[in-house]
Amino acid sequence: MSGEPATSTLRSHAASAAAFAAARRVIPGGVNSTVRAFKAVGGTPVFVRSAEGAILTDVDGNHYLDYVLSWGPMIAGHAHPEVVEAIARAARRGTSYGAPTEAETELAEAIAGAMPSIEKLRFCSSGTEATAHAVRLARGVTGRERIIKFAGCYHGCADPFLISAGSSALAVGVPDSKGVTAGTARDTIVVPYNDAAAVRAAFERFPNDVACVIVEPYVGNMGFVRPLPGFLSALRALTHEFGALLVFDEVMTGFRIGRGGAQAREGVLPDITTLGKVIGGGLPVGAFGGTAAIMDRVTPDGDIFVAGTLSGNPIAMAAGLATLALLSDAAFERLAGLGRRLCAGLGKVFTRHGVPHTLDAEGSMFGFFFSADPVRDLAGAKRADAALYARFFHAMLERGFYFAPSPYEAAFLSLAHTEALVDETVAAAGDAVAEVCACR
Ligand code: HOZ
Repeated sequence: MSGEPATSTLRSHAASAAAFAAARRVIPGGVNSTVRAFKAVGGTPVFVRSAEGAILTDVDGNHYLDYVLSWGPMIAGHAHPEVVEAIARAARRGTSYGAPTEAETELAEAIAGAMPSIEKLRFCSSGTEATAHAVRLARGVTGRERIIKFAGCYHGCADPFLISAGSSALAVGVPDSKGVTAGTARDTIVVPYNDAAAVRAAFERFPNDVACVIVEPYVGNMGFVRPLPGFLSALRALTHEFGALLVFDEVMTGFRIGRGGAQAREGVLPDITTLGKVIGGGLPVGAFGGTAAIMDRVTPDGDIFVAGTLSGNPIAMAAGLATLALLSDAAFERLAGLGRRLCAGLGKVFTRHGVPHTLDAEGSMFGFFFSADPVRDLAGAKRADAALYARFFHAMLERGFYFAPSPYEAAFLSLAHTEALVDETVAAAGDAVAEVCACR
């Protein structure tokens, strides 16, 4: 580890501010993915110089204990020696061929061996690509056009997913972004997460039109929200009843909340699973998989076209294989223990300071809301105190702890996190909450 989180509240961010100003001149908003711009919490994004283990170092030389972990992929910690060595070995053999390699088969076998519903899978370069391909596959297999998604679930930035519930939520959605067509919105039905009755109502309204229901089985994109008991099995039953496919977006949860992802944890098997993040060990990767019968519909054997110049890239495959090799049962148990310890500690801190909160973890994925009520859906997440989150975020940042710069994102732990670092986080959170509450 390159350094410990500092407790000084006198950090300089001058170099980050200069880097941000320079970036803004050539990159829209100064960032290459929207959430990085700190719009949800205010202030200047931290520009990273390097990372090792659980610690990020910014261009001003500040160290932060990292709970973002590149939004999930870095489960081994940053620059894990075995992952770096695997990347270096692969790179020395060439960085891309645009032709098949044995490493792709090896990683596909490792994934299919772990995820109960996957017999075959296809690699691509991002989670966004994986979900876009999965929806095309579902449409091609069923010959139907509409999809059902859940408000607050995020499946990357392809057009079909950038849709909010319309005023008549069960009729059609409305584009969340300029550039998404009304036709695309018409085909996406948006219902509340954890609301199986709303899904049934949507199916009853469009009984022969729905190609698939796509869901984050545990949500990481409206903060961390778990499925209510019976919700995922209700989705399985409804999709069977109405002849639609069930797609689990396990880009975040795959090899994160356990080796078999949410489907193994919940015992509910989707028809198609999307993956990314951990399976690429921090390199750009995505994958979608399912039964052989469904996946054999993909070209070249089938009639549903999928392609990509960098799909199955040899360096990404090497990083993914090296990362999965580190994820023993003991590793998952240790990560889950850290998640429980952190949530218990933060819960005590928030309670001690009279801050209404709800927090939860599954394995090494966790989150908290400043809300007195349990959060089960997007409406609940939006009722939480986002302004308080922003103040807490900055108070923690100044103490050397990097949480997501948005209240609507899950947080993550890595194998480089330790009980001592978790305890430091809890102690710092006590100071941060005291500071934030004193200013209220
Ligand atoms: N909610 C995103 C993770 N799936 C955050 C990462 C990003 O958009 O850059």
